[in-house]
Amino acid sequence: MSQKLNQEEKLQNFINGEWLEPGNGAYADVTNPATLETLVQVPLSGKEEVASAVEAAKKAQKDWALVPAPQRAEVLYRVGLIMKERKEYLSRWLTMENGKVLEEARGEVQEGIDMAFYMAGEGRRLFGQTTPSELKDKFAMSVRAPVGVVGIITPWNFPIAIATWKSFPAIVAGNAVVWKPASETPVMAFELAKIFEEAGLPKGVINVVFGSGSSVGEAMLEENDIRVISFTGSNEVGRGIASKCGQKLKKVSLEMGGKNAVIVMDDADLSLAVEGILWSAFGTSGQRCTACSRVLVHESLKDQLEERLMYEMAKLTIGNGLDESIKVGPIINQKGLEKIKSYIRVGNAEGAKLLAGGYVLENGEHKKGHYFAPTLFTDVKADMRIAQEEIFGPVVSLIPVKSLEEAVEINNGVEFGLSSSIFTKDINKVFAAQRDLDTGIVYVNAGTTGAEIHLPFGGTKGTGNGHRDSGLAALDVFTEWKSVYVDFSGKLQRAQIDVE
Ligand code: UN1
Repeated sequence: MSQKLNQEEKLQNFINGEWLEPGNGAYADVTNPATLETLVQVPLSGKEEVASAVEAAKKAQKDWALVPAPQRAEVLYRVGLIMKERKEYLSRWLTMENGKVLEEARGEVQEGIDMAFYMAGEGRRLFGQTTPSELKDKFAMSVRAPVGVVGIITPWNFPIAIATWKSFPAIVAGNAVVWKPASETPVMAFELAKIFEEAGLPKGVINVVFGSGSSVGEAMLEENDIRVISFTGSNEVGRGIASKCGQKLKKVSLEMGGKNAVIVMDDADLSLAVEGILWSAFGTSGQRCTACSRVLVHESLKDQLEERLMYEMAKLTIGNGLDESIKVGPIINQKGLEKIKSYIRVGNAEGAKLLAGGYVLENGEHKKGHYFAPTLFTDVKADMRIAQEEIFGPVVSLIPVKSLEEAVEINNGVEFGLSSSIFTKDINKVFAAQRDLDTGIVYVNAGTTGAEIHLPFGGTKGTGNGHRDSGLAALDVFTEWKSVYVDFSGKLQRAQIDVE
């Protein structure tokens, strides 16, 4: 399959059903992190494009909200079918623009397909509640109403899946969307917009504006007609968004970092734990919010686990993810690489012991891209910076523990609370751990990644602000509860007063 197949050199914004160049004519290169080749050009739009997108969305939303939800859902169903048909094409482009290996790219596109069919089903539910009234001949119910125009801001690490987690529930609930995708990975957004168009979504219901956070993102926060912002990305940017939205009383849903731990108890199936750690720590080169970056191992298994991990890590193939034999792809860009390098220096300076990796791969084929060797630190103390801060790369810190209680305490002793996992055969430990681990997602006998789209996705503490993506919980972000009272008594009944 050719790299440029059906692909324009210059991507365009999608506003009010039209493909438009940015008004200022400015573009930036999009680079394949595996080869550093330029793939396409992405528009650098600004305030004007955001304003036109909001205007189009506002207008389109009025009619869209009146389309019966089961019909709105049919569009999503068609989106799912087209995505399915195009799965391989989308996956290859995803690998090229993001770097994740093809197998994982296929998995990510599958998440989007699953979300389409799942949310299409919601078109025939969108359940509200009926509730008895305190008065005679009066009916009470609460229904989900769309919020209107919603703004979504999506990251480069899951450029298509996270876009579907946010846009599909928004659309099925009767909203219109203004979407700013990450500039590193615009092809997935461009392709998804084309799919919406082909599936027959009325113009203006989804609008894609490419550009930077400081121009397009900031402009979205300023728009009073955008009633909800749903953001996935870094903690720093998320906090900035939260305070701006707070000032404007704009609803905001944030999904940010993680410092996810795998706990290995003394009765664990060690081979399974090794597999789980490798997959969740080095898959996507550790560039997942759910990536495992700490291993809390019972001291009795520490030496064995270190040995097994080092042995398996040496076998990991690193390179261009389009090659099916490759297990670990590149890091997204130079900035990401620099951040990882800086944490290696921090870990060494803090006195952690570097057992494997810790360097940039710069020889042969590797010098063509941004590659970092899978890295293992051991004898890490829970309060070291490498065990506290999100690195967003293939770096794992091993911390020995004496008991489940200690593991839970260390797991919970970080700023974030996204995902955690425990390997044990003891049913009592399973139930205690799922109760006590302070994270939004808990896995038993599996690594920390691999959330399924029909369950809520998100975390506690610094990971977010209490909202969830995915699952039915996503509908809470994109709808307002409306309480409706219908009095059929024929007289004015006064609540709280006319109660006998
Ligand atoms: C993310 O890293 O932001 O659970 C999303 C997982 C994937 C989604 C990750 N299904 O690892």
